[in-house]
Amino acid sequence: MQLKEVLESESKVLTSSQREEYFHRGYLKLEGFLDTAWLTRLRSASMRFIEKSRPVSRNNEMFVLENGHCYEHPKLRRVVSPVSHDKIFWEFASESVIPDLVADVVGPNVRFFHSKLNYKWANGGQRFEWHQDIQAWPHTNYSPVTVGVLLEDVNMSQGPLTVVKRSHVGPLYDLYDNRGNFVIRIAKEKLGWVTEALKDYMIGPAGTVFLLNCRTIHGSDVNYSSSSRPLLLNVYSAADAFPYSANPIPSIYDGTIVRGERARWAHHDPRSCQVPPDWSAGYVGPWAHQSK
Ligand SMILES: O=C(O)CCC(=O)C(=O)O
Repeated sequence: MQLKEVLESESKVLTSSQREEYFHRGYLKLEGFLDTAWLTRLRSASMRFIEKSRPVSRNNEMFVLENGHCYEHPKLRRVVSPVSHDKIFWEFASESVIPDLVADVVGPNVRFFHSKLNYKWANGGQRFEWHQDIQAWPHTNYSPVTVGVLLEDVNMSQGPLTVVKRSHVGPLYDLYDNRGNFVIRIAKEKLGWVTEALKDYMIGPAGTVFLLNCRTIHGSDVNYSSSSRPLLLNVYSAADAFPYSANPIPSIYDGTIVRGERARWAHHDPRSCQVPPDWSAGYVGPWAHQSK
């Protein structure tokens, strides 16, 4: 769908100025958006994941472990595809107000892609270098949007996800390093233009929700605080956007139409996109390369 058609479709959740802000800035933050009932259910499910991770000693299809993880002191980087491991996460991704929110920025027909739950554990949870998402999962157009949900209060000391305003209208950067590794990191020397005034921080009370366009540059610092920063990230697109590389976080829900109808035509954006390595045999996230 063209932007004009998206803006002409009836809004379900956002005001017209909030919709315009998303398209202008490349993200939108909605402080305290989520109701307490959903927040409580998601947090309890997250606690169950942490309990389940105790006996796990190496990364598997469900958990990416933080350094120092052990039975007594579980520490997680990520639950991979929470929608695959607890039905509450799929209910949230498909039946809550979230797909309506997405429809306001991609049009009435919404396709689910994948989900992840990043913990950024207390006292050292690792940094994410500046990157854009779409090179890791290219689609035929740039409608893909990540919905972030803060499961706990987040302040500046917890390594909040940080975005670069209006970077979605700029170029897509090379996410390979000089040796040809796909490091999901934009080289520092390319980002000298990013001033403090261009950054915005996804801090706020638990239940704060943000929408992040797939071209927007973002990253996050180390969590130096004594509180973890669980952040649920669900990715969707317009139904007429089709991925053309393997989904790095596949699930049985990949491609499910969560609002509206299947597309009969693909919409192709003429701007080209870098492609990732072949992940059809598996993917463990960016940390392996970024921590080198
Ligand atoms: O959890 C974070 O702070 C950043 C996550 C992120 O950028 C990603 O998963 O692509």
